[in-house]
Amino acid sequence: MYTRAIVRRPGRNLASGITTSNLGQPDFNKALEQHAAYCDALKRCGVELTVLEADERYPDGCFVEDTAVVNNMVKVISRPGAASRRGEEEEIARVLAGFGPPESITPPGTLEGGDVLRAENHYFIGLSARTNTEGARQLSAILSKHGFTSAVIRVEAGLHLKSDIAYLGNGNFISTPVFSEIAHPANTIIPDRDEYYSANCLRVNDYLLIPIGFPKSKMQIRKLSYEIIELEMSEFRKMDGGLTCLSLLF
Ligand code: CIR
Repeated sequence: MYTRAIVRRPGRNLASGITTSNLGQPDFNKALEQHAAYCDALKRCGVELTVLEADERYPDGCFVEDTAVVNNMVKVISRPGAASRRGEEEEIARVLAGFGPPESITPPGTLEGGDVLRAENHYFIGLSARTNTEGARQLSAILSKHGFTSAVIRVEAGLHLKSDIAYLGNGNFISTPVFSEIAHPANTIIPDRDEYYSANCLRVNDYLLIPIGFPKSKMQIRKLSYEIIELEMSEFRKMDGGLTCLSLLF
């Protein structure tokens, strides 16, 4: 059960962040609205929010998921692989220090939280352009001290591991074909090619947050009887971001 979340509002320079999407420039006011709706949804899920103001030094700063790996037992400050994002983790470290001394990924390790997928007490750690073998090794060692198992897998396509796969709870995953082997196929929803973006969903307590605009995936998810909250993510999608990227939940 999650009781807390940390989020950071998008900055006016959101459009200067890193992106490969070719979907055009995000509209700042729309991004703010979508972010506010996201925060409301988290509150509806029963989570107490820490809302950080935008920090204009970091146009990708609203994607706080990448700056740490957190659960109710352990907080690990990450070391972003993207040079322009290094430093975002400092304020997050200060906030997390209020919940006990955090651990850290140290050089030469790099790791971004978007590459780390939790399924019950097991973690999948993706090796990507942002997360290297040393970062994955350090995280795995820290997690194992706290009783969590982990496995490392290669992210050959997409930005982060979780750009392509989410754990929905109750043994169910949603995944693009690249990672569909992770779980038993019978328990994995595979979105149609034109709905791959919907593989980034976010389970928060009794609710499942899904992006608006992916009706085929929604129909499949519905069959699993989750309580769904749909959110418009268009402006964050333009910057390669999704539902999981916008919060740190613990
Ligand atoms: C980046 O490229 O780092 C940002 N524009 C998007 C980060 C998305 N984060 C995530 O998937 N966890």
